[in-house]
Order: sequence, then C-alpha cells, then structure tokens
Amino acid sequence: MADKHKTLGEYIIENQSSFQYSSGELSRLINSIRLAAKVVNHEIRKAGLVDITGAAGEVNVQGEAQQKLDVYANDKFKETLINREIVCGIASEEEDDFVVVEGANGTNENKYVLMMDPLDGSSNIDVNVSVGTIFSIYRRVTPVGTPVTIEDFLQPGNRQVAAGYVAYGTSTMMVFTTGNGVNGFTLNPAIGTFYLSHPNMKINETGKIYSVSEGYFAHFEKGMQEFLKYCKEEEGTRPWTARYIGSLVADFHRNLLKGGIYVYPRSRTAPNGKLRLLYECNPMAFIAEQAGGKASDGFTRILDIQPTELHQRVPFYVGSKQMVEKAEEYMEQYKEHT
Ligand code: P6P
Repeated sequence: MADKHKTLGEYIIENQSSFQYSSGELSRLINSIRLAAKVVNHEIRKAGLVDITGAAGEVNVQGEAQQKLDVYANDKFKETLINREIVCGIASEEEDDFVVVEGANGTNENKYVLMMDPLDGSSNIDVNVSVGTIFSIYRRVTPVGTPVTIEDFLQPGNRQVAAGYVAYGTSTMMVFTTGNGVNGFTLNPAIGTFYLSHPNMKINETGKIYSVSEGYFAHFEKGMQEFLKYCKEEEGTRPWTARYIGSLVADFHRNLLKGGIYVYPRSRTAPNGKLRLLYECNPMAFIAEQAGGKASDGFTRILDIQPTELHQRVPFYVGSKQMVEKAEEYMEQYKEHT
C-alpha cells in the first residue's frame, strides 16, 4: 500500500522548483528536519522504557520545568541544522536567546532562519499523550555574510517561506507548507520513510469540534465566555463536541482533518494567552490559511502581527474559517466589557 504513495524525498525533489527562492537550500532544510524528526521520534517511542522522561532538572525561559525529551529534541534539531550549514540562526522555545549559526571560517552565507518549539506539549510525555514539534522558516532580512541579528527573527508571519509540524501520535506525521498548499506525510517506522499519505490537505469551512481549556472559563473575557455558551446551545449543528488534548499539535491536527476550532484566549491569569507567536502561532496560522482556514488573536490576523520579542505570547484562535469568524464576532461584540 505505502509503495503506492510518493515519499517525502521524492515530493521535495519534484516540488523544489515551486519552493520560494528555489536554490535547493530550502529542500535541504526540509530534509534535515525530516532526519531530526526521525531521530526524535525514535527516542519518544521508547520514552516509557528508558529513564528519559521526567524533568531534566532545568527550567526554560518560559519558567517551565524542562522535560528531558524537551532538551533532547532541542539538541537534536539544533545539531542536525547546524551540521548541515543551512541556516544562519535558530530560535527555540528552549533557548533564552537566538542561536547564531556560523559556517566554516565564521561566514554567514546561509539565507534562512528557523524558529521552533522542539517538543510542544511535553508535559504530556509522562502520561503517554501525543506531542509535537513545530517549525517556522524565514529568509534572513539582514545582509548575507553578516552575523544574524534579532531583526531576522522578529518578522511577521506573512513572511514565512515554510512552516510545519511533526505529530508524534498513534503514527508519526510530518505536515508542512511552502506556500503552495499543505501536505501530510506518514512515517513507516519499519523502513524510516515518510510517505505522502495526505496530499493537498484542506480544512472544512465549518465543523463541530471546539478545543478550549474550559476550566479557565471564569478567567476568560466576556466575549470568549459568550462564544463558549454559543458552542453549547441546542441549535443547528450545536451543541458542538468539546475535544481538548492539551497538546496544540494534536488538537490542531485533529481539527485540520475533521474541522474545528482551537482557542487559547487571553485570561486574567494569562493576559496575552499562553502560546508563543514566533514558533507556535505563526507556523500553525500559515498552515491553517494554506488549508483554507483562519487564524487570529480574536481581532487581528496572526500572520500580520509585527513581533516585538522572541518569546512573546498572543491569544490564538485557529481552525475552520466560519468557526473562527463566529468567535471573532463575539470578541468584537463584547470588546468593551472589562
Ligand atoms: P493548558 C502545551 O504546553 C501547550 O503549549 C499547547 O501545546 C497546549 O495546547 C497548551 O499549552 C495547554 O495549555 O493551560 O491548557 O495546560
């Protein structure tokens, strides 16, 4: 069955000319992400057996206890990217500041910067729930040959040249876009090959699934509270189904396939929401839009937000277009409510 499907390698070769600035570097970059994903996948699949779960004893810039696999995934993706001299800089949820990647003799000829959440949802690892890697790729804006600067990372999401995620679920999938639609590849672990299992992925205009951590209802803004009440009313296709895994990649991927909305709103305890703009919201928003969906902070298109700092957080509404627009209607209607 699998042999009927194109491999990720074949897909990259066939579509390289459609990649923006197709100099072959973006293809090599995606290939290096593929390799790192297989290495991390191998480690995750044995997490329960080897003493590699549990906190690594460190705390990351977010103030979150780092899980050993967080550190492992961060190191593996960095190592793979640095060794191939494809990017000139890397930003990561697990790194306080961006990492400058110099070529041989301290040159900076590489054109791309990569931002990543190496292992999102890692608190779920110890309870055997799906986790994911999220990545976002830009061309640098400072001159090639000079050291990368923060300016290269603080670009709005509408300048991404590629974005994707790896979902370490019941199977391991790599889903990404280079600006020409979204394609999903499933790993055959027996031979370590990703196959094009989900060509040209599209998200339904609407759906019946909403993914929100409703425990924080009392802390949400009035508009978000009213939207949640709307989701539960008896009318038409509602009440909708509540599905919240607590792992963005897993919730997003299910909603991409079935239709639905994921919201991590601002609240009294999280005034800017929880998710990070650069390496969680922007890549997922790029994928959502390329699949026909929508992504905003409740008011503004995510991809148009001008970042001001590396780890900044924004409220995140993403998924089926009509469902996101309904949530935005409530946020607009009640925006004056304190
Ligand atoms: P909460 C995981 O830490 C994460 O960043 C996302 O993957 C997930 O959707 C969210 O946070 C869960 O946050 O506050 O509901 O536990």
